[in-house]
Amino acid sequence: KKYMMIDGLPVEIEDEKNILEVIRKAGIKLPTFCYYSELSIYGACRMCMVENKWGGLDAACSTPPKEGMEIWTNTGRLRKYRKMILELLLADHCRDCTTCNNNGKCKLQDLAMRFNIEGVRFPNGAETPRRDESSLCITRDHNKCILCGDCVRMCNEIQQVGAIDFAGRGSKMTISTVFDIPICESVCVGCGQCAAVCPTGAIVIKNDSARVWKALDEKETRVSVQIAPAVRVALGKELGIGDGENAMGLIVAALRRMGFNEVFDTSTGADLTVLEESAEFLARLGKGEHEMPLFTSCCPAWVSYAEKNEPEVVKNLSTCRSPMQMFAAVIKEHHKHSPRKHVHVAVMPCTAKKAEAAREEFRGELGPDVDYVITTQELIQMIKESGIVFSELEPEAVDMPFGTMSGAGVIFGVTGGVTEAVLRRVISDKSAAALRTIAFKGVRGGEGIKVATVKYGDRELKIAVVSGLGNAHELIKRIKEGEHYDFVEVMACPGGCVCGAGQPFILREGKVSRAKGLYSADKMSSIKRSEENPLMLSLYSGLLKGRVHELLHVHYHA
Ligand code: HC1
Ligand code: SF4
Repeated sequence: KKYMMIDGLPVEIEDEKNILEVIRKAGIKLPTFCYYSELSIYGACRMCMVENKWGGLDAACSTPPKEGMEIWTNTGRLRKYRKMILELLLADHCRDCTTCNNNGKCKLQDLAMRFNIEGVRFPNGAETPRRDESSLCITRDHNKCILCGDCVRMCNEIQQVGAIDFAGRGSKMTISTVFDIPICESVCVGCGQCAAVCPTGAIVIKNDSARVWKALDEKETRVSVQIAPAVRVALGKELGIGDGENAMGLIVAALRRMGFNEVFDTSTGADLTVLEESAEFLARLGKGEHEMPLFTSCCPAWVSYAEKNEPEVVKNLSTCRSPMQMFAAVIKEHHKHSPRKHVHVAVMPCTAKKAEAAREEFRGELGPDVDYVITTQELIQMIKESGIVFSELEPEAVDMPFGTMSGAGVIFGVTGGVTEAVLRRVISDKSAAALRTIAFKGVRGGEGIKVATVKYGDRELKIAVVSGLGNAHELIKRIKEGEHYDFVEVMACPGGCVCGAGQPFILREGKVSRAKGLYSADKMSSIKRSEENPLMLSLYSGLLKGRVHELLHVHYHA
């Protein structure tokens, strides 16, 4: 065993890559702006400096631990140093904290409180606001940027989109798109992962809650809402329940109290997607190998990525609309002849869903099928604004006539879930043992690229499940080099929708508990397969008769 000394106490070194991780393991919350274990080490913020036994200062994030090392994390010199960094950052920062979209979630605000910053000795150099509001998903505000580079590394290393980068030098340095064009004109796909890691309000998710409140205030308007699978397991500690705990019944109750007239579960829409996507998959398979793979298309950031960066795969994208869009088309159609104005809202874990809802393809005669998308974080804020004590609500069920869904629809929210749901449909063995076999075929788990082989009749289906756009890029490269796949599921956010940028931000352990929450919701569901959902039969023989293509499909073009 190896040990190092931290603040005079021995701490074992295991497989930590840097002393920051050893220090945090020892229970010391060393401050950082630019450290995420998933991203490369940048070492720019200098907040994690520690003092060594010779009086020198080392950045803990970029110093590997060594046997016998002695460091101090909280000396007078370090406190002074950290305060100075914070004051310098605040000097250049627009300080409209109380009205900032990131108020209460900002690391700079948090550390200014923690280090008792009572004033800033330097003049405020923040220029007049320089905001880019062009995206439907995120807003960028240069005056709140502390140049930690977290967004750049997320966009370039994990997502490999490359929409933003450092530009300029010295005091003129900023984070910019290429030629500083508005972000909506760049290759940005709206995944929001940059906002998820931004420690301040420099990149925030667009907030549409005011529009939803307005619709709720119009008493004559019918306001319906659908809740995405991943939302139910992410309300967590912000609302007084455990992260990963399935809060669907409480969300339904809260939405009713807020004034929504009809509350539905996007998992019902996911059942429609499973039926349509399975049929499309089998039809393509029948046409021969050159038609494969079929790429899923329910993740809008992935669709946008394919359109912008991988145009040759667009013809392989499923023509199925996402569950959100399928379900919205059905709900809008159901009320079409009612004289009452109808607004449909979707609560999603995702920022890109805001842009998906606004796509021309998803506008009916009466406007967009989904009028507004709010993220889980916006929902949390609206619940808090309403004064509802969430944890004290009595759980309620969703509304009829669209109130049934299968477990297959619920697991859509975790990477591998779409694939598992489609396999449950296409595999002819409908026994409980077959369900378990599918689950253990390698489609579950948090790895970025999972490959599985499944027997189908006398042939083997080769399947890939990908999450994180960088991994999608990698898999497409492998396909171009000759690897064959029949079915490829892609979700833009690492881990799938449970880790969407619209969810409260969590680190690795939290992701596992959210995935577990959805798998246990599936276990508790008495309907396991989409085709067993009784609503499907009545929809296909009723509202959808002769209109499946019009209401449930779309053709994406590169
Ligand atoms: Fe998702 Fe989907 S699973 S895309 O991750 O196919 O956002 O949760 O709603 O539409 O069902 C997101 C989640 C969501 C769709 C479904
Ligand atoms: Fe990059 Fe996604 Fe942020 Fe766009 S939203 S800049 S693609 S990380």
